Amino acid sequence: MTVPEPDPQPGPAPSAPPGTPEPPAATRPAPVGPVEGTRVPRFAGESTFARLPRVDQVGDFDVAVLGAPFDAGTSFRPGARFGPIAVRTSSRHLRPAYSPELDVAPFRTIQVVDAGDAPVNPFVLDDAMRTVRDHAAELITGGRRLVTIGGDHTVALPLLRAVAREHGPVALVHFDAHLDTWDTYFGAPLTHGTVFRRAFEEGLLAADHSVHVGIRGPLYDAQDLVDDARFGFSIIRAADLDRLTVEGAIAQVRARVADVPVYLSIDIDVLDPAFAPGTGTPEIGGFSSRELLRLLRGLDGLPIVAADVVEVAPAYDHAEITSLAAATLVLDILGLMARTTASTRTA
Ligand SMILES: [Mn+2]
Repeated sequence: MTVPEPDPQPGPAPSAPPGTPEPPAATRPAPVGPVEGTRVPRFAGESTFARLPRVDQVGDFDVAVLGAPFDAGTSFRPGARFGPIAVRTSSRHLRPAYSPELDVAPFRTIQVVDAGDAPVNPFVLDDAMRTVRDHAAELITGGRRLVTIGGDHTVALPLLRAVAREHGPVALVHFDAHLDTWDTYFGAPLTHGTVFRRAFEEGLLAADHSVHVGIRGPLYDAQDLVDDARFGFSIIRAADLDRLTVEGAIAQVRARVADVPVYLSIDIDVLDPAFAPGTGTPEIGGFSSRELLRLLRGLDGLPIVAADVVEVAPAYDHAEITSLAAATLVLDILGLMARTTASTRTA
């Protein structure tokens, strides 16, 4: 196979690399892609994710990227409200034209837009949750898909509310150091550590199709694991990867999900702090970024209807290690969506 140029030359779009799926519909215009890195240097130009067009600059879209700059649900280090800005900044570095690993040119295959940030109330949690849910609900109508950049993990609950209303209960594929299925913390039912118990209680998750991947670290109580199993989760602990191998873990996740619509939630603290220091509740013994990318790419073909990458807290980051990891994960999620979008758009 010929190796494509990292950045395409300006002018008419070159023919798609081998293996690129057909565009979603012959009648739809060619996607408006990112600013060309060969024409405008990557450190200049638009401040959108991967320098993609804004949602108001195109007629229609397949996938939207949304920022959810909220961190009032954080239990330890605050600061994830600055995650969307940092991840967008680091996304400038990515060459978005073609992914050899996924054999896809996402932004020539589907129309991806940056929908900006949901203007969340930083003081009133219920109001912030409504804002995130309503923004997500509007963006995902008609089978359109959504990738949200957090924000702390609390934002996953309103996102799941919007997604379940559109698709019914979903299979949650949850990469995280922590279960996030506590009941309450200091009496508060809605925090970044309790969201998936609330999601279970609200019937947003398909029974026995959800899985946590990357769990590790000590707990307040062994009962946490008993409760979690009752909510229908299975667990692949971080240390299990040594025994299972990445391929074995992928096979378990795929078997767990079956053919149920997937909500993919990636807490950046699933990575070892060596690979993601800029986060609110770091735990040692996590995945390397190479392992996480392989695990993520192993989800190819699954019906991922929406995703989030959360808990990037730039104040604790160094040299954009964490935000570059998050930006790369978002780009790969968009690549996965590009490979399956043609079969799922309904309008
Ligand atoms: Mn989390």
